[in-house]
Amino acid sequence: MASESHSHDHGHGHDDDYGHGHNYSHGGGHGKEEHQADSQNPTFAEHGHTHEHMDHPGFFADREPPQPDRALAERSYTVGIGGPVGSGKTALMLELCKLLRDELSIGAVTNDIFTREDAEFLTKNSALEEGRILAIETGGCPHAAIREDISANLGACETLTARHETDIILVESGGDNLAANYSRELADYIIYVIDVAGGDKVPRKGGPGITQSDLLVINKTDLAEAVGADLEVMRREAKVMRGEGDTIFAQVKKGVGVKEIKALILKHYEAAKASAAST
Ligand SMILES: Nc1nc2c(ncn2[C@@H]2O[C@H](COP(=O)(O)OP(=O)(O)OP(=O)(O)O)[C@@H](O)[C@H]2O)c(=O)[nH]1
Ligand SMILES: [Mg+2]
Repeated sequence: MASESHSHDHGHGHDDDYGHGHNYSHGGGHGKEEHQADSQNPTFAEHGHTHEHMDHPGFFADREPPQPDRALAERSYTVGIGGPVGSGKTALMLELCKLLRDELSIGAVTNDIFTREDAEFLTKNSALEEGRILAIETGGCPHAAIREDISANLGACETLTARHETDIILVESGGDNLAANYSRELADYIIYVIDVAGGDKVPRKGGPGITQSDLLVINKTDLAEAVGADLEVMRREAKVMRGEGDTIFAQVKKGVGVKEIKALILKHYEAAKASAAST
């Protein structure tokens, strides 16, 4: 894929690194600029990062695969939930916590730019016991914290793993644009949530979240009629964009489609656990 990149200095810092220093380098393997960041390195504080220029919306088959045989002892199986502002990411976090918490040890990490609102929402709604929910204030472009400089999120996940012997950690990204997607160094399973209220054009607009997430969730189908979104168009164009990739239509707030999302997470979690155990 031809891609040029330039760097933007977004000058923002992470206050929360949960006491974990990380040496992190993410080349991406797709012709992107290399980054080196650690807590001593100015790039960590300043978050100089690239905005990639892509010449097509991306292909599901070309996505970075999950890290093979990743050891899960230090950091539990990590599910990244991303998508535009307001699409229903926190609502999905809440429903998944409710469905998973009785059978597995679950942790949750939220990323907001300037607040801890999503973590507070999860706590207030008793998604999990309080210590299992950690908030990161990213202070700038949300995608930086899930792709270019993932140190704070890795630290939060390791803290939850150590404190609660978690099996699965759900990480919510701050709401971002269609070009934002998780680094594979952070997310073993990537869910991208869009909603029908943005119009039925959204899947065909593409972008790495839509084409290269492991699961695309098209949420708020209860609003389709009100906004004139044609779900058949969305289904067809999601299929064109994603090929064999999974897509689920949902009404997260009403619990519709969430069991299917849970089943896919567990399927991939079990496979990762089996391959980690066999090494
Ligand atoms: N009608 C409808 N509303 C929903 C559904 N799911 C979530 N919502 C509502 O959509 C709004 C945004 O949901 P959130 O879960 O906060 O969205 P988010 O993606 O976490 O938002 P940010 O973190 O701010 O980017 C809330 O008012 C939810 O109650 C749904 O299936 N149908
Ligand atoms: Mg949210």
